[in-house]
Amino acid sequence: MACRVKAVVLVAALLFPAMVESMVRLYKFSVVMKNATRLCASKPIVTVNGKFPGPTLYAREDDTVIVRVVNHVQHNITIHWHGVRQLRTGWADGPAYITQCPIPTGQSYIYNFTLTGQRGTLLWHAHINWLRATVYGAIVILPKRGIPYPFPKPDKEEIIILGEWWKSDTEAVINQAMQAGVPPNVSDAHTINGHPGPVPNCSSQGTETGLHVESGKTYMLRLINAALNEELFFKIAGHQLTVVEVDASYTKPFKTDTIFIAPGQTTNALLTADQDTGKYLIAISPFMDTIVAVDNQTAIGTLRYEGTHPFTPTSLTAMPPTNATPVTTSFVDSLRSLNSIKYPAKVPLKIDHSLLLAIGVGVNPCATCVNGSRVVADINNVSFVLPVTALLQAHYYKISGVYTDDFPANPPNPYNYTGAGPANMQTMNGTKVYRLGYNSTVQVVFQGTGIIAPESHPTHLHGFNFYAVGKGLGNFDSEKDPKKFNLVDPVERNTLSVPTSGWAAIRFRADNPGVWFLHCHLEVHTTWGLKMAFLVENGEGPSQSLPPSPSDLPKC
Ligand SMILES: *[C@@H]1O[C@H](CO)[C@@H](O)[C@H](O)[C@H]1NC(C)=O
Ligand SMILES: *[C@@H]1O[C@H](CO)[C@@H](O)[C@H](O)[C@H]1NC(C)=O
Ligand SMILES: *[C@@H]1O[C@H](CO)[C@@H](O)[C@H](O)[C@H]1NC(C)=O
Ligand SMILES: *[C@@H]1O[C@H](CO)[C@@H](O)[C@H](O)[C@H]1NC(C)=O
Ligand SMILES: *[C@@H]1O[C@H](CO)[C@@H](O)[C@H](O)[C@H]1NC(C)=O
Ligand SMILES: *[C@@H]1O[C@H](CO)[C@@H](O)[C@H](O)[C@H]1NC(C)=O
Ligand SMILES: *[C@@H]1O[C@H](CO)[C@@H](O)[C@H](O)[C@H]1NC(C)=O
Ligand SMILES: *[C@@H]1O[C@H](CO)[C@@H](O)[C@H](O)[C@H]1NC(C)=O
Ligand SMILES: *[C@@H]1O[C@H](CO)[C@@H](O)[C@H](O)[C@H]1NC(C)=O
Ligand SMILES: *[C@@H]1O[C@H](CO)[C@@H](O)[C@H](O)[C@H]1NC(C)=O
Ligand SMILES: *[C@@H]1O[C@H](CO)[C@@H](O)[C@H](O)[C@H]1NC(C)=O
Ligand SMILES: [Cu+2]
Repeated sequence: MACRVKAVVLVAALLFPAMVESMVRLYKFSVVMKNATRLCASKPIVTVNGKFPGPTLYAREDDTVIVRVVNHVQHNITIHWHGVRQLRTGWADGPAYITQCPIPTGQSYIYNFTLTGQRGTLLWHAHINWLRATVYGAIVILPKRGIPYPFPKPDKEEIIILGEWWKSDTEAVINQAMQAGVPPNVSDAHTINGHPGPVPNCSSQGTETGLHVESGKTYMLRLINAALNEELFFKIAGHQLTVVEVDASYTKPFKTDTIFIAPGQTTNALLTADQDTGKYLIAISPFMDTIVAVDNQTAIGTLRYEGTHPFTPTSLTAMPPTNATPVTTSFVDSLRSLNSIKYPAKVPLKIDHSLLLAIGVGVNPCATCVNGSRVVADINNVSFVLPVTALLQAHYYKISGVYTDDFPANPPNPYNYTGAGPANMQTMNGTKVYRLGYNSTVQVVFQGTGIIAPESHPTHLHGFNFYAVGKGLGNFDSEKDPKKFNLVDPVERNTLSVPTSGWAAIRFRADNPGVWFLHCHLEVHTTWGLKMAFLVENGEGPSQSLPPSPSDLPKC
């Protein structure tokens, strides 16, 4: 009998290949203003389709996604599909002035890309100025039809997207800070699925995120950190979570009561409703283990079991202290790629390009600023200045004078990075890229610096997943530290936190031609210049080369 069923399925697959083939998913994103009330006050925000958080993009691995983005607001806009590899579709990646000019008011652009070799949760967000504060949403990539998860199938899936909320207009917040040369105001609240949770004496009180569960069932939480500037802790009172995937790559499952998640990162975790019927607090709070100002508000929601009496008090949970470095270390050290036969870790063992990138802040003179100086940020002493023509366009169409390809592979003047730092904290301006041959292998060691204050930098690479092969405190030791690298089952991801006063090493294969942004995913640091780009040359023939730009690519 079992044999016959198998045969029938096989025949069906042969007769109807469409059943197993990929699909084209069409979406329309209208960028529109919308009034939103949070923290007892209303303000107009930029949204996609009037939704906050924006619509979820659902697809399966191998599907082609076509999103027509129409700009109806007074701001220029671009959308980035964060973590999507964009194999030979760099024109659809989205960072403004890196891969495209922005979509002006009244115009549209079609993002057209295929989801190859990835499954799990990612996010999309605006990638110009600070508009991603309200312009973000989830990307759910299901496995190919008929391919199971490498863990027990959950009964239900829930998207939990974390963010930050300012009472003021976020463009005004960053513009004011840039004019004065000082750090921008921190947010006024964190949000879970767009809501901070109940606010005392507020007419909109009670709006909060609720998860409704049935005893005994298992739920997969698709957790996304879409906050601008804050790494976060996530907890659910009384429950353990089993992490199974990060950044759309499967991991070896491990249990934890706290998830540490940086802006731009995603985490899929299984939750089994195995506690007494009742209500349990869901909470997020910030992580900051240095003197930098932070929004210390906790956002809350509720996990409610089916059959709970309405007046049941909610079980609470203590959040880790803001500076709980050991909690972050323990979480990050537990992450391992699944590295199974089906999902192997293909860590490059022979390295063609080895880079040491010192990342941190600096101080430049500024006559019109508050203290006659402005805080900036840099990689290897270069504060990256966005060009007025997109880098990818300049590269592909050989437009000269837009960038130079002399980005330094090492700090130009080595110093004790995690020590007192140089007396001269100035940086230089530059629009520099680092050139990589097609299919070359790259190791990057990110070295955090202590200038003004050491800080954790969640660093994001476009166009690739990388393997996080090592990390440590203090200065990277090129003799001793590589001996301790994990080249067997390191976690594969697109965004990693370089620890405060420490370093982190990644490896990847440059098998995707184009221009790929690398930047801190704390938006404040990106704005200040903590960014650069890799230029990956074409290989041989069309299958290793970037095609020409779509005809509707916006012009600068
Ligand atoms: C938002 O509210 C303001 C003031 O109430 C109103 O003038 C404006 O038309 C509203 N905008 C939208 C997009 O609804
Ligand atoms: C999307 O890209 C594919 C492959 O280049 C192309 O065949 C298709 O016409 C494009 N679709 C749209 C709507 O641009
Ligand atoms: C930033 O905070 C300062 C101090 O609280 C306040 O005066 C200023 O108006 C804020 N800026 C914006 C854009 O909200
Ligand atoms: C400006 O200078 C004052 C006085 O030295 C100092 O307290 C303050 O932190 C400085 N602000 C910035 C942004 O550097
Ligand atoms: C809420 O309102 C009550 C009564 O109007 C007042 O006594 C209380 O102080 C208010 N609480 C807050 C946090 O504003
Ligand atoms: C949050 O930060 C503010 C200002 O920095 C401080 O006054 C307050 O005590 C902090 N609250 C908590 C709960 O840490
Ligand atoms: C670098 O600075 C740190 C912190 O001040 C210090 O402990 C360390 O000894 C310094 N390293 C060197 C090589 O000077
Ligand atoms: C960075 O560049 C500036 C400007 O050229 C220079 O003054 C400074 O010494 C450099 N610092 C380091 C650490 O390379
Ligand atoms: C560096 O670039 C910024 C703009 O990003 C500009 O304001 C500043 O004047 C430039 N500094 C120098 C020394 O060119
Ligand atoms: C890239 O290099 C690896 C290792 O040399 C090789 O196995 C692979 O086939 C190459 N890929 C392409 C597309 O050339
Ligand atoms: C929008 O982008 C264009 C092209 O880069 C630029 O010229 C224009 O100043 C931008 N407009 C706004 C409002 O930023
Ligand atoms: Cu940073």
